Amino acid sequence: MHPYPAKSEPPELKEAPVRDRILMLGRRKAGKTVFLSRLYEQAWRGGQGLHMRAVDGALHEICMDMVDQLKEGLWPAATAGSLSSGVDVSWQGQHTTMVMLDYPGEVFRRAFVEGGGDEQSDNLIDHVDHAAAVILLIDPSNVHGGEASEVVDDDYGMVQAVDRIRRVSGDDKVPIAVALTKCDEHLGIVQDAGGARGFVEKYLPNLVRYGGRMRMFATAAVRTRLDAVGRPIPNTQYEPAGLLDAVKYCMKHVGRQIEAAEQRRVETARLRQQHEAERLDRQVAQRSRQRWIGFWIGAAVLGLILVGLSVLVSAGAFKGASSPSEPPSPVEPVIADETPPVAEEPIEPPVMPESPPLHGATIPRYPSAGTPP
Ligand SMILES: Nc1nc2c(ncn2[C@@H]2O[C@H](COP(=O)(O)OP(=O)(O)OP(=O)(O)O)[C@@H](O)[C@H]2O)c(=O)[nH]1
Ligand SMILES: [Mg+2]
Repeated sequence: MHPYPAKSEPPELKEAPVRDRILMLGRRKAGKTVFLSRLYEQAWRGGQGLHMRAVDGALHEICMDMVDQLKEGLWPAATAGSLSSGVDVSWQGQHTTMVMLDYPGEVFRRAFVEGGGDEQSDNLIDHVDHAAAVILLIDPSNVHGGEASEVVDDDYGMVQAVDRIRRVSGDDKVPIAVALTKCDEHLGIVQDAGGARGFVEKYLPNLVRYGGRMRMFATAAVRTRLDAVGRPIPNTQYEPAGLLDAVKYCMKHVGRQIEAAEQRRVETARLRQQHEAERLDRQVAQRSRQRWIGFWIGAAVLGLILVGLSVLVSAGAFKGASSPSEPPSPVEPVIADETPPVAEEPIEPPVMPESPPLHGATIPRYPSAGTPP
């Protein structure tokens, strides 16, 4: 048996929980630890065809040690911490694993009377929300003659618990067995009320109102004998009474639920695997996309570099053409025209001043056109 790992789930549930455990609920000193260890020991021996085997060896050891202690006439100390373990249960060919839980009675009070809010009581509420069946352990002497502050756990606390079970499960499918404990000692008050059902109806009417379909059992995990100073101590000479009956009642109704829970678990695991595969696919696709993007960016950069280089090379070639090291290219001979440019002016005959011919000068006569020489 190991301390149940702390859970961070809040007590309010958002979706239907997987119900896979048979849970015992009970207040302080209701008889949970004695009931659980005697039940386990009896079922380990395969009592009445019902067999239990703890998945965790530690639970087996703790239960057996507890039974030894009872055999020696010692009652267990108040449970200090919450303990839980898986237990394989087989009955009438039906085979299932359930969670067995023991915890201090104060946790029950904090969870269902004070409204939870601390880690242990929220954890217990979480167990209730995952219960495929519930056994309510009620000490009839507390309900019958206990102080009001003690009775409130069984009266109000149990009603809160069953109300939650019914509200969360939404129907009567979660079987609830009410086990009146210590009936070796208190059988009288139970019988006076007309038996186990009559007792619950009489003293805990709200439990019946809110719990709906329930089955009541009068149980005794041990009997007692008086020690040297007259105190009752456990006597384990007799087989426990009614413990296996309560579990069998639960098993009868729980089979289908646990099967359905198992199917849901398998389906959830399949979906989780599928999601994981899809996630990996997406990762691979993204990586290859990134690789391609990297490749194309690289290619583009390389292309740009090549273009740049070719531009540089051609520019270098152009410059190199005028450099002395380059072989001179054939140059067309240039003939400089030394003639100054002539301004284009209209050429008109110079106007001669009209002067009278000189006396005595002979002016050569030139034949004019058409004039015979
Ligand atoms: N006569 C009789 N007394 C019992 C029986 N079972 C338990 N008791 C008495 O009830 C006391 C409490 O029993 P536990 O099993 O320790 O109760 P619990 O619910 O585990 O208590 P917490 O751990 O404090 O929550 C024991 O010390 C016994 O005095 C029973 O079958 N018969
Ligand atoms: Mg205990």
